[in-house]
Amino acid sequence: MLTEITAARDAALVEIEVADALDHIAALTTRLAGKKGELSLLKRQLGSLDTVEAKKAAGQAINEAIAAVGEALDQRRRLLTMEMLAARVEAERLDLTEFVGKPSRGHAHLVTQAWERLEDVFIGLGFRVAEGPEVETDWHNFEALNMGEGHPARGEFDTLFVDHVPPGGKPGTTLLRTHTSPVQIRTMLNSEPPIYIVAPGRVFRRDTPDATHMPVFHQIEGLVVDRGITMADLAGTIEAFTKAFFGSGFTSRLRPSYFPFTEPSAEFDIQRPNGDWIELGGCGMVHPNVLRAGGIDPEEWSGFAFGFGIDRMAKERHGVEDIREMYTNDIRFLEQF
Ligand code: 2NM
Repeated sequence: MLTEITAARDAALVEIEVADALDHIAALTTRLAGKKGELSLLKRQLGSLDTVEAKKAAGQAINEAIAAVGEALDQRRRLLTMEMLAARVEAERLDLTEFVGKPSRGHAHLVTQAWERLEDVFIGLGFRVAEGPEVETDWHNFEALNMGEGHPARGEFDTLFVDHVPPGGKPGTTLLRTHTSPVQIRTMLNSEPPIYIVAPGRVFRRDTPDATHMPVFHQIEGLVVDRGITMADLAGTIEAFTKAFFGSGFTSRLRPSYFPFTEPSAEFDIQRPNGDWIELGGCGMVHPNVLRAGGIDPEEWSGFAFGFGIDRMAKERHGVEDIREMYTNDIRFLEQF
């Protein structure tokens, strides 16, 4: 019997050794180590042996053989599993060599960068950011800003009109906003003073593109309405903004000007540390007619407003020669900023 046990064990070990697939191992496990396996059958024949010593010796040999076969199955299963995983990793490997080198991650457009920094600085000064529609009514874009029908200043805005006629409205009164001021009007109508907002946004003018003009560009305008607001608050805010945005070496000044929606009105300039003055934007005390259009009593409240171009500022800051370059989407231009 001992010879049969050894032969069965050795035959099993050889079969396990040459098994080359996991389902093959699974089949062998059933056949060799299962209840109908050869070693199990031999175990059941132990009773037919004559002596106690012979039973004991054969029993021990069978148990050792079963253990050896079980161990061989486990080992072979582990090896084949590892080989299968390695083969799968190899088969599913992606060739990433074309991405080796300088990773190009991209970044926000230079106008977006300027827009976001402006928002940050004004939020730091206590303002909130307001937004509004790009397609506007004549009333919000002009009428409420003290530019009634036939006002000569309307012509300066080179307005782009939209074919849409609102229900019950007149043709030719729907337009692409020429400034973000209608956002200020909507804010006054929708909320109660005190108001401290900036409105950054895309604006539109019927202009032929050249080095300093684009028909689509970006503005940021601010509006403050509170009790007892004066021109000194306006000048102080412009100065605080100048230092926060451009640096403590910069300063600002106001020059008298005219806008229909502010009275008095001013242009504001900033001065570089080297002494050069740069024109930045316009500002003024909100005209009483504009406050009234916004549903605010000018006897109780007063306010100031200001506005300037974001694109111009980005152009100035980075020394871009031609504003059109910023909108060609040429990656060689964009990746410089
Ligand atoms: C400017 C210059 C001066 C302005 C006025 C208003 C409003 F709606 F409150 F009346 N918003 N923005 C304003 C005033 C804008 O940009 C050059």
